Amino acid sequence: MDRRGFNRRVLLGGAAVATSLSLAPESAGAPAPADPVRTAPAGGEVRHLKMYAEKLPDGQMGYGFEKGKATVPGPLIELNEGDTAHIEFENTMDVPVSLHVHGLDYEISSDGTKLNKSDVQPGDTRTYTWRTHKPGRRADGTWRSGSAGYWHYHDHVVGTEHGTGGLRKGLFGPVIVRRKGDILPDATHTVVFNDMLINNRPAHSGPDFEATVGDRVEFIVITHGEFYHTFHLHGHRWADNRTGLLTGPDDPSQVIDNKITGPADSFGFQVIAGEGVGAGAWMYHCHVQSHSDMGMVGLFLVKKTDGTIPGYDPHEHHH
Ligand SMILES: [Cu+2]
Repeated sequence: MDRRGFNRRVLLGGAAVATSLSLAPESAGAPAPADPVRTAPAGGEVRHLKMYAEKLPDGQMGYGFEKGKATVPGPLIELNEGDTAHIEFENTMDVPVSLHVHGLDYEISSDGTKLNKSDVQPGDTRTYTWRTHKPGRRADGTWRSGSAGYWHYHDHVVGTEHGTGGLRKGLFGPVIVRRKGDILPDATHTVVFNDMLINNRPAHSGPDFEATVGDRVEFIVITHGEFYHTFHLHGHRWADNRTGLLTGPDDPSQVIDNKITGPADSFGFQVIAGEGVGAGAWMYHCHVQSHSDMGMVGLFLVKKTDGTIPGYDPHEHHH
């Protein structure tokens, strides 16, 4: 597990983290199938998070867990089904802003819209409460889905009452809700197709993500803005279902390496870096041809255990 993943899980995972870490000592890049997988614990914890909305020096806007450290996209919020998150949200900007989440359970007071006065004025703080639940049978016998999934949060206020200006400037981020027993990755990377940019970076400049052959790498892909895109990853495939993983030989989920995605869609999956194909600078990109030509491209840099990447010279690339 990389350092960043470790810190993030300590921050959000509480005591359950120590347990799962002790089951999975650092594997030094050994092939993943030989490693014991770590799995998500049962939920039911109450988490208290602090979040800030900030203006960034380059004119963008971001969410962050610490003052002065906002990022685009915002930080990953990771929960387990049954968890509740109380998010103390502070607006350090000079315009009203909000925090609106997809997929989770929230009362109207945590909707994050102007319509019901759940936005936050400049300098003010508001606590948003998100709840999650396990799947189960309703009293009428029908099945109710659980909250587990690859979701996201965003502003719903800046610019227009739909948050169009805030979304454009970077006020969005990933949420992952896991079910007990879900396989945990070594690292998670967020890709946001926002209009014609990826993670609001300049065209043709990534982001690039690094891994070592055998790492279990998770991607969460979110789309915002005006366009439909197709997310394609070279050399790797995933299952088109909740986890992106097959549960066994009879799982009917389609295995894909390309997925159409439109505004406010989100999905995620895990791959074993370089599985069956080895190290390399594997491209990921929008497969709408004009979009890739305009720079919606990044690299999944899968290193050999000695740190090298065959055929790849970082200085030859504009990113
Ligand atoms: Cu596209």
